[in-house]
Amino acid sequence: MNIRTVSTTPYPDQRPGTSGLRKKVKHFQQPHYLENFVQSLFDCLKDMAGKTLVLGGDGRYYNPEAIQIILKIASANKVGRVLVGHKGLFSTPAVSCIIRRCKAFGGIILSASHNPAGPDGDFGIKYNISNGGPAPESVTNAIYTQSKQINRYLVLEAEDIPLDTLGIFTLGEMRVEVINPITDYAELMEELFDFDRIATLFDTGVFHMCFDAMHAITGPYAKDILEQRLGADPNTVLNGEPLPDFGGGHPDPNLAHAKSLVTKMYRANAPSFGAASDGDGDRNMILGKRFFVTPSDSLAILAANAHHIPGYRLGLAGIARSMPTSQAADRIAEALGIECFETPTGWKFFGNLLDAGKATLCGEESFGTGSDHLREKDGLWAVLFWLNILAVRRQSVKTIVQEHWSHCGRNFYSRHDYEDLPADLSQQLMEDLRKQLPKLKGKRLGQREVTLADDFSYTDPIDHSITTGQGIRLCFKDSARIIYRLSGTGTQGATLRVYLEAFEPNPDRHNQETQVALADLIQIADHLAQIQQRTGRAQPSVIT
Ligand code: G16
Repeated sequence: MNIRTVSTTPYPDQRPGTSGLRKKVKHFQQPHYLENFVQSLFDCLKDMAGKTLVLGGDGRYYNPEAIQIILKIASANKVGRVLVGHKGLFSTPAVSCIIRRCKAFGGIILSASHNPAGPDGDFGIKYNISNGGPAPESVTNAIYTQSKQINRYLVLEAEDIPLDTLGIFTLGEMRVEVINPITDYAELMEELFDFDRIATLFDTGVFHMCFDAMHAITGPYAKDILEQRLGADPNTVLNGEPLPDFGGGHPDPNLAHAKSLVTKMYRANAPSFGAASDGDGDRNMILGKRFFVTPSDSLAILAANAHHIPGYRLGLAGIARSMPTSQAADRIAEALGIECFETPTGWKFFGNLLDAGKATLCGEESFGTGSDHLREKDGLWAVLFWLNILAVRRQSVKTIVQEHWSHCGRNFYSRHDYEDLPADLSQQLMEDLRKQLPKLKGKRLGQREVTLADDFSYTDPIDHSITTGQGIRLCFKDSARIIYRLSGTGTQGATLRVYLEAFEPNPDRHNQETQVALADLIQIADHLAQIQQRTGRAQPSVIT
């Protein structure tokens, strides 16, 4: 078979964001666009000859075509073996799992996570390294640099691989194994959690759950694990069939986008437990009967209850959270006598802490939770963790959360997103905030005194790399915080995120409505950044 060298010219916009390169599908379909990025990746990985790669995606539109292109470029670049998910499907956590189990060199994941899909939707590609985690900035920066000077790519001229057939194929010198994407992941879950005990909970007949797969990747995983292995009702998984356009939905598991699940969970006869996952299966949302658990609280509660779970019974080395995630995790870490690390937004920043054995659990406000079992956040893992806790404690989700607050206090928390803003307007807003920082320390804003005002920068405790400009934060004497950040995952305009947090130690005040408890901070945040005035928006686009 013939290896062709194709001349190309660089695209200037292939800098990976918070989690890989994400663009509109049509952008990816431009001549040589995907090819340039993939060849730039292989150029940076230099020593790929004979090595194993894992490849798959969340099933979104353009997934099958992209896989065939990548396989042919991989073969031309002398990759030894590629493990591809059946039908090209793989959840993000399952890729991380397979990379680690098969000691692969790395993996390529095709996903734009929770962003909508379809011909007019989004597509994305990211590279994971041999620890199973997202490539660190040193690697993504190198790919970007290479993409700006690329002048050719290599591709094998060959027939497509039949991705809907399990088995072993060859593509030039390269071996392609089309494998079941669920088996290894499900086995890992069985090692971590007490499946017998969870099955007993379902056997009681009084415990019911529903899981919304949002027509994205977790449907087949959830059916296999929840319905087949654990014996949950056959109709537990909603929207379980992955569709190229995710059924026209926005597979972001939050109160705004997982509407049908939320409606179900707030009915009078709601199930005991509800959960959802996103496009590529790494995010999770946890609900009890008429009760929402914030991702920040969920992280803290998993940590507080980890001793109930077989895989974590020996204790936690530490907890890590992204900077905008609430400080509920810090409080439980203190109570447990373990360290809590604060990293920039992006799962890649947890990798070194996990590899060094400094952190066991990690979490982010953006509906991501995970542990050292993988190097990605893991939606179904979080659901199983909660199920295992419920199976042991036999209390409702609400009771477990409220008891946690009564011991540790409650960190009221909300994120306000202003989507699709003009890029220059949002940059200017951030720049003007930055200019105010030196004057803010010690100042009273409303009833609260500012003790820290900075633009967050992070020195990795393991490799000492420094990452700057990670969000403007105002910390108040009473532990409240306001954080402003621009999203690194959008594909249209800019998204301003405002994160609001207030600590309430008094249990009598724990049942306030979140937006009411945060009302003064919301006002301060708007006043300081002049959000309404500058953007002309009376309300955020999404409140989570
Ligand atoms: C990605 C990252 C997360 C991050 C989230 C939001 O998640 O992996 O670490 O918290 O984006 O990032 P931003 O605020 O920059 O939009 P996912 O699930 O989209 O891959």
